[in-house]
Amino acid sequence: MWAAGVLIVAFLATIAVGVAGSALQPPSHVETIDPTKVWNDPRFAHPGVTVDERGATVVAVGMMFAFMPAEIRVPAGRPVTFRLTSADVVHGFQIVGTNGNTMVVPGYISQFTTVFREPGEYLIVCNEYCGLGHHLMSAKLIVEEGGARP
Ligand SMILES: [Cu+2]
Repeated sequence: MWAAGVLIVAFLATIAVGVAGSALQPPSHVETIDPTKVWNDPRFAHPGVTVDERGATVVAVGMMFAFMPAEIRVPAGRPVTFRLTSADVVHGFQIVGTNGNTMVVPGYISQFTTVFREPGEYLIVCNEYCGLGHHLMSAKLIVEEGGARP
């Protein structure tokens, strides 16, 4: 029984380390959208990046088999909020080499905020199998040093 107790504590510790050490958090945001009207919805009619004094907001749409926009420029060292939805099936949105990673589910708006400390080019991939062209589904994130200020 002591061994089982130790295992439970160890498993809970891995969750705590993930939350505190790697800034991994479960989604805390529920916002819905009609997936058949994504392009007419004012929240997603103009995908792209807006920058203000607080940081940047990225509005992007996943669809078979691309992200819109395909190239995203954000400033380094400032909070970047991603707002994503899907126009068709479930996709993934993983910014390789960072903690930016979420599912993109039709009918819902996925949102997360992160800070990119290292300027450079990052690959964004779809990590949920979404069809025959899944392996082609990618985009580019460019993190600019002090760039894209308002
Ligand atoms: Cu996909």
